[in-house]
Amino acid sequence: MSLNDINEEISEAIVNLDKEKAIELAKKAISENLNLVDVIEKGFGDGLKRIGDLWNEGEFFLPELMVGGNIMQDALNILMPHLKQKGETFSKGKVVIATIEGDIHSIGKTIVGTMLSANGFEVYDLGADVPADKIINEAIEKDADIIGVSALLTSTMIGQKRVIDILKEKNLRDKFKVILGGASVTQSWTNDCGADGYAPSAIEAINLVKSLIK
Ligand code: B12
Repeated sequence: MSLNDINEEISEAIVNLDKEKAIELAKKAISENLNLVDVIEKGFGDGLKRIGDLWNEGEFFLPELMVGGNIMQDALNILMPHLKQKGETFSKGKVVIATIEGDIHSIGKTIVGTMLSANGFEVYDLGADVPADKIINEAIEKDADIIGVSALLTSTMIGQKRVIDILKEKNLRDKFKVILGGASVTQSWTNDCGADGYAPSAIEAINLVKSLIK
């Protein structure tokens, strides 16, 4: 089965909230040695975006959003270990990543963290709904190079700016590179915050981190 075909089928299974089919396709992608990053982003990611659109249009409600998110998470649990196996053993740099306070969307942040770790970075994933202070304290404690902050709600994006503001207050702004992400985040918001970069996908997040760390 080609990558495009499987991605289309996965996206369709997600929109149909067909967990069995989605899991079956995830396993198939592994056994056929397909590009799993592509499968995660263009198959599962696309399906979730479509669920979000249907929710916007009033076709789907919160339970559907939740089921879609859960299917994605179950599929990731199967796919992620196979990504990690390809990882390198030395650390290219330390990254502390979290979803900001008030926001429980964790899927995209987890993908970015796992992909970075599969690419040789030492990643500390603090989870979701994490206060700005806590993110900074962890970054100090772990002596991180990069702080990654995810936000999916327009109402929580302000927390991303707060991370930068606190760093400035503490005279620590130069110590860390701060990168932002999440469905609602744009380059222009990143500039407004004074962050060091933004990436709309996990692949681009890896390139961004590589370019900031070298
Ligand atoms: C699944 C989902 C949920 C699940 C989350 C499950 C979980 N554990 O994460 C549940 C059901 C819990 C949920 C709840 C809610 N949700 Co919701 N949810 C979604 C949905 C459908 C998909 C999100 C997702 O996982 N996408 C797949 C991942 C792979 O994509 P991603 O997160 O964008 O991440 C990629 C990039 O952005 C980037 N990236 C992400 N993070 C980072 C970080 C860094 C540092 C970098 C560099 C890159 C990066 O790389 C990732 C990989 O490619 C979106 C729709 C959408 N279009 O996004 C709505 C959406 C985000 N939700 C929305 C809303 C409104 C809510 C609720 C408020 C609903 C409610 N009334 O209760 C609650 C929020 C509760 C809270 N306090 O947080 C809205 C937000 C609108 C807005 N602009 O504010 C959206 C956009 C739906 C819509 N179209 O309206 N949701």
